[in-house]
Amino acid sequence: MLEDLLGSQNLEAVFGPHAVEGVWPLPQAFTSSPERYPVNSQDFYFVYGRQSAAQQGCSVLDTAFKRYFSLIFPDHNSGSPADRLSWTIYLVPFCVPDNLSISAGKASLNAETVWGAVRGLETFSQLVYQDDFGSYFVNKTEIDDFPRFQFRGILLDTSRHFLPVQAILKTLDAMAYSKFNVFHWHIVDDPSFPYQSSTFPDLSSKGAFHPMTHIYTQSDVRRVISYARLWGIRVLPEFDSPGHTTSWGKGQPGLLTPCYKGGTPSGTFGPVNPALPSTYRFMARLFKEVSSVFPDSYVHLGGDEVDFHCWRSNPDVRVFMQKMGFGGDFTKLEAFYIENIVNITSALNKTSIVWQDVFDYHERVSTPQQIWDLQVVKAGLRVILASPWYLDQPGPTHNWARYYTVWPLAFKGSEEQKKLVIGGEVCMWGEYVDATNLTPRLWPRASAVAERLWSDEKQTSSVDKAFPRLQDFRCKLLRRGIQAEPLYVGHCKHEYQ
Ligand code: CP6
Repeated sequence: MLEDLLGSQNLEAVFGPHAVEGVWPLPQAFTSSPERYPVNSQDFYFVYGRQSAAQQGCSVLDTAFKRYFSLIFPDHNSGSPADRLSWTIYLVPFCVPDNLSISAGKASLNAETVWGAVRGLETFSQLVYQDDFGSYFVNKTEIDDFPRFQFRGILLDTSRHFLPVQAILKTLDAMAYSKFNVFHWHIVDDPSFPYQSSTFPDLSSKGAFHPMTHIYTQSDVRRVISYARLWGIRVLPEFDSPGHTTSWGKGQPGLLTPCYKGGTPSGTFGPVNPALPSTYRFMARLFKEVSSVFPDSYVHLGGDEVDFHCWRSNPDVRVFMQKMGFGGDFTKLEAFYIENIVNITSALNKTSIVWQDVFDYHERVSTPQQIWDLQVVKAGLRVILASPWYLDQPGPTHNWARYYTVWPLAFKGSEEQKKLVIGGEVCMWGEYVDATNLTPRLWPRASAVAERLWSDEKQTSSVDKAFPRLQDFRCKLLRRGIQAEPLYVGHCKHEYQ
């Protein structure tokens, strides 16, 4: 495949210079023309439309204007060429279809919500370009746009390796460039518990890699959440249990199941102990805190990869199983546990999300995946597709095209069932990833997924057509300071280091 692509030309040759095809992810509907207008940072400004429901003082848009001004004119302070046409951006975020229209002297952006306006600003920023002399231009363009799926997420795993807050914020920037809108924060897991809980401070003081330097304080978490919000990104926290909880045991003795060997405790611990009332009291207090710290209406409860060996070895757990009438079926015990945690979180007015059992689907061809989709939607549950988009494995085997050619709705099901697929997410598991390699491993491959989740599938089914566009977008990421890896042989118009 890549050999064929080498023969294809760059974006400019394929689509003409600076065509709207250069916007990534591709808008749903657009027309553009070769007619271009000069844009000048000296007399370019954003204003709220007079009839706009949002006006100055709307923090999301006020700050978005500032960010996008710098993104559009990265060299604003370094002396731009002489005056040209005046420019005004009218932003009318009230009830009209999301639409971006650029004509001489004026560009207008209409959006139903401030979040739609933020996405529109991203699109506009990608349309402005510099000529060989450094002058800025934008072509006459009309765009009508909306996302195909409402949930477009990226999972970061901050337990296998601690990611400094700066690395998370940088990732949020890059997510906005590709129009992702959910940061799934897989914040704790077996190796470490970096979340500093105000209710249970020992969880991080004993369970983090380092009790001071490798933790997320309450103010760190608030900073991530408020930063994400300004980009229109929700923060979905995951506190995975009953498995993947080794690190919890250090600061919360009695929470995990003691494993037995030959009739006596072996000194090792398994999943959370589902047989003790104290477990549920602890979880209720922890999730009460989590629900107030993380404002999103969703919370992820994990529930994946529970190893039954330890539960089976423990005589107290087995007595509990008999008492509950579960016999020898440990899946019933797990379901009992999860039901309890779901009830705890729904009492806190949160909607819970859990993992499907991953053994069904990871690392296999598409068929089991599709069967999995079907089973879940048949049960009437909403689903978020994740398993085809595990990006922690590096290229070239796991290249962008592999992720681009995932068709989320290609299963036999009714329209109603397809509507239950609310989106998908990229998972950057952390075993082999820390702040040194996070960015190039995520970008631009995650952007391939972003287009699958945002754009019309018919217009974006060709890998060959996407290749020069994604190469071009990768150059835009470099220019914005995101160290995105190369897709293949090639060069950027300007080399950014
Ligand atoms: N950690 C947690 C992981 C994985 C899961 N949960 C995982 C499993 C299989 C693969 C990749 C990641 N590392 N907590 C499964 C959802 Cl291939």
